[in-house]
Amino acid sequence: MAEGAMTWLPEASSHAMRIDILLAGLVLISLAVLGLVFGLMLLNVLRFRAGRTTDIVRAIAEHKSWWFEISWTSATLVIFFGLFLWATQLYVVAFRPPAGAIQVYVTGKQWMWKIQYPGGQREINALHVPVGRPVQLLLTSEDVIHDFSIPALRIKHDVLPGRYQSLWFTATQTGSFRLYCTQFCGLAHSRMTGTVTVLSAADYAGWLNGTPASGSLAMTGEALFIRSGCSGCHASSRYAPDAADTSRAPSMVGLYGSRVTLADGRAIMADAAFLHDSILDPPRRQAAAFATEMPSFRGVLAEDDLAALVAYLQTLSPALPPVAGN
Ligand code: HEC
Ligand SMILES: [Cu+2]
Repeated sequence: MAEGAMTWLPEASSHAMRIDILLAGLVLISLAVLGLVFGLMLLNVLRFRAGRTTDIVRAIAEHKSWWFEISWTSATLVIFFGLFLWATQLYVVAFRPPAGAIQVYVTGKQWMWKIQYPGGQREINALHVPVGRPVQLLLTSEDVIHDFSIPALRIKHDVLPGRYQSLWFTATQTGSFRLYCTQFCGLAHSRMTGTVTVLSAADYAGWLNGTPASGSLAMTGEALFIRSGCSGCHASSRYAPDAADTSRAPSMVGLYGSRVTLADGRAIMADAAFLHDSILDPPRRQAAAFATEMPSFRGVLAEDDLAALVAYLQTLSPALPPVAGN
């Protein structure tokens, strides 16, 4: 729990306030509709109660107005469609991380959260982030479906095995907050919790330096790229891209951040999730475009290794330097 003035649920991220206003709007409009419907019901129950003459009922039935029907139906439609657009806009913002966000890899596992930082630091059930800087979380699971939630930051997302999900936030106040798994995931689900510590920029730099790491995540990834045989097919030298042989497999240089056209015609953005998912389910480009076929590395590489490979592949797009942890 946050030290000092701890409110029931602090608004500790840049979009917390916007989400709370949306929620308040939804509740107020729902209450207004509820009040209207029940108010009219009550009114009519009193007006047409037994003992009153039925003439009034007939008089009213003759005055049935289509204009009235149409206008209240369209008015509620417009209001609720407006709510939908409002929520959609927040949703879109919540899933589009700004450039330059610090990327943190989060893996759920029965029953813990494993966190990996670009600098190579690792933690279990603890997440350290600097205040005022966008942080992107790349979430995945090693077993069943989990759900990663930090109520104080108003972020939450299902975490699926074998795929990356992305979430981002900018913390706006220092302190510690709780993080939870909010998907019932087995016996010890209730213990799958942890702490998010939001630090000042200086404290965060100190924390990174004071946390042992054996080489950055990208360095680990580069070694794995060679050790797992990826380099046998894929050219990856950033320094001699001209010498790269791309007859066997597409070059990894400049892939991250580019648009990839698949065999079915879809053009998709090669983001971190694409890189990760490609290693488990190699995408199909134009038929027979390459002399080899990529095997799936599902069950071969653990999520820790995949995070390192993704971090490494990102460094091969010189125009989009990955952001180091400090
Ligand atoms: C046997 C050769 C081979 C090996 C080994 C291999 N790949 Fe691939 N990889 C390919 C081919 C071929 C494609 C293109 C598939 C297609 O489009 O049909 C591909 C596609 C990809 C893609 C999608 C990018 C794109 O432009 O389509 C990524 C990312 C990737 N590989 C990463 C890796 C990594 C990381 C490893 C090592 C863990 C690896 N590959 C091992 C041959 C290989
Ligand atoms: Cu869980």
